[in-house]
Amino acid sequence: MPEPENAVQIDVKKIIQDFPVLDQEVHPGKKLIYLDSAATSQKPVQVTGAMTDYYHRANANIHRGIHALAETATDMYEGAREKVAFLINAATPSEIIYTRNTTESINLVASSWGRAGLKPGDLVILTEMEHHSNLVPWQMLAETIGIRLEFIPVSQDGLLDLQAYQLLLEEDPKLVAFMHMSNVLGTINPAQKIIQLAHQAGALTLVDGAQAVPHFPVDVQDLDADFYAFSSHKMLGPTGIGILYGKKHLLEAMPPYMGGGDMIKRVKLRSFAPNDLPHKFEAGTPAIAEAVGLGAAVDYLSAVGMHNVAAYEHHLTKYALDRLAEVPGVWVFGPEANQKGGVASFTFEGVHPHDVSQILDAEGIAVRAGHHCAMPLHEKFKINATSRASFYIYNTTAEIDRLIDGLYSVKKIFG
Ligand code: 7TS
Repeated sequence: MPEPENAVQIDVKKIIQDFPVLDQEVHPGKKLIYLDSAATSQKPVQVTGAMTDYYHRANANIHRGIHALAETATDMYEGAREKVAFLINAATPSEIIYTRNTTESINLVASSWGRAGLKPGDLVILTEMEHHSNLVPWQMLAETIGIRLEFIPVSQDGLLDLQAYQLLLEEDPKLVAFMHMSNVLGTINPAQKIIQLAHQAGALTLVDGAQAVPHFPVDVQDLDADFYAFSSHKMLGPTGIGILYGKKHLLEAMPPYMGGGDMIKRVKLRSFAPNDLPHKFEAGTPAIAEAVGLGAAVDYLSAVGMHNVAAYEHHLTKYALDRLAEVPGVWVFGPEANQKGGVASFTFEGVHPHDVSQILDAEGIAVRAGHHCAMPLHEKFKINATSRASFYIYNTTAEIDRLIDGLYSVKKIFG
């Protein structure tokens, strides 16, 4: 028997009403069931409304004109930064750098900190479960300056091998860069422990929190993370804006990433003086309306409460894993519900994941199929692709039941 939805402290029915996109048929008679929030989340009217309101009431370029509208726009842009800082408990809003997305946040660290601080032969430790966005920037540094990369192995049940990690730490790493939660396995990695061990070995840490900040409470000071990256679009906010958190003394010592307007204090024909944090890393006109939308998304999540978000998603995930286990031929990757967030990636014996997704799509159910930008992880498990259902606060156990019905249709079609 499913646990009643109201056993958890969130009002799902009310939440669903905030997401107009969910109220549609994607095929005749087939209501949308959106199970692809790990790719991007849907946006509530509070977020789209805040962005529209910004354009209707306050649109101006920030930090420039001394006129009323420019000041309103600047206050809204900077106000959102304060909200983000509060959400992840940064010590000061100046530790919050706006980027385009998680990918750009990681590239910023690799390009700025990496190029300035790493020498040929220096070791960066990654993991076998990383998204391409936390692999390729470091591979590019390996190609250009000859850094060395090593990888914490992933076990068959989708967990990091921490004993192998301890051995790697004996090789004097300069950085340990790892994902907080896997977008494929759902594994929630023991970030605090990984960071503590890295620090003991004298290495800095970068956490890819793209799948973490949207789904459970994250406290960067408690974690003691040196850098922490995430995207607005996976946490109910708009596309086009992401965050890099960095400890102030580290960001202050780093050279700028891109040059141009706003990131300078003074410019001469042959030289410039960089601006203070956080503006040093925000060259050019930024995504202002998107920052406002992100601020509204943070307000929305805070009103629900991140502990409630996590508890509700845990309830959905546990239900989904139990029900998926009933379907013959379905194999779910990753650890058990207690060690994972709201992601279920699976294969279906004898059926290609793209066919699974297509049949589910015909039923109105949106799941993703492919390598989910984690090709090395799929290679490790000796598969090309998986189907992935991922959950957020607007999903219900009734929708998971529809997913399971859809999988029985797949079974019928493919015998
Ligand atoms: N890191 C993780 C763990 C991710 O899941 C993603 C996106 C990224 C980084 C990159 O984020 P971006 O905002 O810079 O693109 N993951 C997915 C996914 O699983 N399906 O589509 C995008």
